[in-house]
Amino acid sequence: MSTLGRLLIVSNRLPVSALVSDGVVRLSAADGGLATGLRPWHQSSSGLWIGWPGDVSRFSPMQQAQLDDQLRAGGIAAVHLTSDHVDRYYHGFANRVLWPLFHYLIDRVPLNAAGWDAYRAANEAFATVVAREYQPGDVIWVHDYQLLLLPALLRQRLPEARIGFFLHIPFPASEVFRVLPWRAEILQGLLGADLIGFHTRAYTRYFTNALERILGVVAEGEFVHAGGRAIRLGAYPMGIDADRFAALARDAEVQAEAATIRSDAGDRQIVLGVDRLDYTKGIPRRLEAIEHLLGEEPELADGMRFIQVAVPSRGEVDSYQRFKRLVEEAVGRINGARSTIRSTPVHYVHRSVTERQLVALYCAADVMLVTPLRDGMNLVAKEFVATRVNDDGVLVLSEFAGAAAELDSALIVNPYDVESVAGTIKRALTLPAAERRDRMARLRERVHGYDVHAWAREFVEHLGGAPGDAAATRAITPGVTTR
Ligand code: ADQ
Repeated sequence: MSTLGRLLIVSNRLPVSALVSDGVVRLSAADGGLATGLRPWHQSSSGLWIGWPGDVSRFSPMQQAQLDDQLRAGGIAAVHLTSDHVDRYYHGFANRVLWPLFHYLIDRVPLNAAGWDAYRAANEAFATVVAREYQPGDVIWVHDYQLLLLPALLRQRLPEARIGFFLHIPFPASEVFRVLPWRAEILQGLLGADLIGFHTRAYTRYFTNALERILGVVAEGEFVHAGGRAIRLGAYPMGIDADRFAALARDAEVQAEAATIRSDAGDRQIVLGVDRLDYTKGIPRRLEAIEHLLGEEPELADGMRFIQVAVPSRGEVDSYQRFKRLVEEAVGRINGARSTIRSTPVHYVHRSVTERQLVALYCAADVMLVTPLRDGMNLVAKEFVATRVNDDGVLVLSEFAGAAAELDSALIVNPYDVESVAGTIKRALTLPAAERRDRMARLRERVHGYDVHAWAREFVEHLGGAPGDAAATRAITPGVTTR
């Protein structure tokens, strides 16, 4: 896999969560896309995963020591943060300020954007643990918007280290980014890395624009020079474990569950939405589009079932609580106005579902709606595609999801144009079979061709070669295209 040294992966949350049952500390694997993609690297390099294990303030000192031992045995080093700290750094600055701003929703940034000091202190706490664990030759890979200052903090402590950074959310256009009072500090923080990765070329370009405007640092090709070092920038569109999703779709139990979902829908076509309940995902406008469509084509109330699964998310943040009520009201309003004696058009499920249930839903759907207002990538779109092993089904995809740069055979929509989304849903429901198959085959080729393993491999290999000559590192991964 790699001739590099150990890989130290640094992310806010760990790929495991801890709980105490019968007085004993137990760890359970949290199988996010990132954990799937990086686990082989973590294991094969005997590396470490460094992150926050969640709120363990209720654990006794003995349980905390047990937890640290168990984590250590699994190649994990914990960064312990107090709950007050997490409140101000994570729920506060990261999720209340950076998240909406980076998704272009400036109005959602609180008037008094607080938490910068806590954010910096949390990044310092991560730097202390990483520096303590670091051994010469290790390669460090830092993840996401909670840790934007970490690369420079590490560079101060470990001038020789190889440090990579990957941003999982969009990097906004510089006109939006420069609204942030701490814009220069954040850019300086990132420039501590040797390699900075984004999902798309557009985000990379916005980042170089911001560097030029705010710091006066001009990129040359895929490199910028700062602090006497060459820093490489690139687009690495994150994929999924496509083979695993395809295998799940072929599983007999999953197929049986999909068949039940279909028979429950009777002769109606199934339109599906699956999202974290987050205001960036475009759920209210998607519901508006469904309502508009039902207004134009009332007979569809008996011909279509829209299933929206929304995973509870960030309930600690007040704007998310208000948002939850807004979505529930919209569902109630549409069902009140558009239900018939036979059916209720919107089937709203506000809870997490298991991965198998999720795949069964993907398999049962005729049309998948992925219409975020902004999304760094959006893995749901790729998961849907990977499960369509019969090459059928239609993906309707927002042009503002990073995934749209790769999945251009989807029906691409502007999620703000509600009427046009409604028209596209209608088109999706009536698309001829040959066109559905042709589009889906092309989508599947892309999703399988550049999966999460290829993504991780390309980034780590470029990091191994950074700062260095691009030709040498490109030669390691022939045929891989980055957008
Ligand atoms: P998220 O905003 O969380 O990720 P996304 O990429 O869609 O968005 O990933 C969500 C994950 O949660 C998917 O793997 C999906 O299977 C799972 N999930 C969604 N709904 C679920 C449900 N109801 N029950 C169970 N599981 C569910 C951030 C960025 C994205 C970027 C990723 C990865 O916001 O833009 O694609 O990181 O970089």
